Amino acid sequence: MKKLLAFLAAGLAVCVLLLYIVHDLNKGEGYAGGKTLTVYNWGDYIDTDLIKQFENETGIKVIYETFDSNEAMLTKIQQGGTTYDVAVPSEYMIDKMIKGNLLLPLDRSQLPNLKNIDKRFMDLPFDPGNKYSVPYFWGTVGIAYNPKLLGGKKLRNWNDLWDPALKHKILLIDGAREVMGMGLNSLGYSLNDTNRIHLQEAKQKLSSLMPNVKAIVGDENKLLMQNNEAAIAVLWSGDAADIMAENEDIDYVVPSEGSNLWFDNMVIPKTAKHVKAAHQFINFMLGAKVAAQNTEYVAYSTPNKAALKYMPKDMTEDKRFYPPPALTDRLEVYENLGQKNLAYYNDLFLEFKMHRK
Ligand code: SPD
Repeated sequence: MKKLLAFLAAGLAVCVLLLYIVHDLNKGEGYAGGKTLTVYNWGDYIDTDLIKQFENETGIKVIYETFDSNEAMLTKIQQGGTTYDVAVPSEYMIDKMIKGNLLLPLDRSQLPNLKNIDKRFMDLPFDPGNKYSVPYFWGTVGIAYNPKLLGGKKLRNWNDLWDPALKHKILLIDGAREVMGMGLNSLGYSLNDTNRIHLQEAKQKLSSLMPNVKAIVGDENKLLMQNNEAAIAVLWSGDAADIMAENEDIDYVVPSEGSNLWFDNMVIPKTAKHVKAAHQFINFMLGAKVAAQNTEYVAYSTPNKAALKYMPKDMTEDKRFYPPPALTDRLEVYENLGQKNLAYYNDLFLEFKMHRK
């Protein structure tokens, strides 16, 4: 009987041990073979070789998913089906996520490479003291255009886009804030305006641009412009830089009426399961050489000052993509306008898109 009891106790101990190991592996913080990290980023926004490098260096398997708007990212994080360990929202969304208690404070002691970031991109109003977020890429919204396809015409202002000679020539970014912002700026209003009359005016003005709009697209804008299938695109600066690296006829301008200055930062959602690995990944991406390689690949503007010396001068000295503070100071950063106003922007943008013939 004693032998049977000892046998049962030993069996129970083995089961408990196995359960513990399985639980630890599921947590992702067990031995190297079982660690995972789920990263949620914009499409076309990382050099995937760097993901492999991170996996090789740390033994952590990265599950990588992409989104195409801040709003889509937020919905997915709130739904909670997949738990993300690192995400890359833009500034107004970070403000919203902090206020919604959706982010985890970062542990600076695990982010020594944060010293590489230019002070100009730290401590910004959407996250004072960078308690929850660290800079990834930044840029502007503007117009990429190919003068050769426009009979030599130069574009300088938002209002130039309403020229009837540009029928069916323009690609628009598929983003409510960007398109509504363009309408507002073209009328002399702020792109953070919440006055309903001004917003309706902006939508009316945008509707009158429709004959000139060829398509409202996401990352496809790059191929269409590179291959001369479209002459003009309203887009994020980094996409313009990428297009221009492939097609040297194209130029990029930040319109004179004003435009958007934006910042995409890395954050750890509160629901993250692999917090230590998330810090490891963020710190890896902040490394000077890693950031330089990532920037050369993605073509957006890096806030990583230490990375600049590893990058070609024709990239870092191009004022269109590394504009000095004198230019960026006259641009506006999107503010978190609150749920009701953001929903109103989205509704107007949807109405605008629906009336597309
Ligand atoms: N293809 C990568 C796109 C990333 C753009 N982020 C810009 C957000 C501006 N609010």
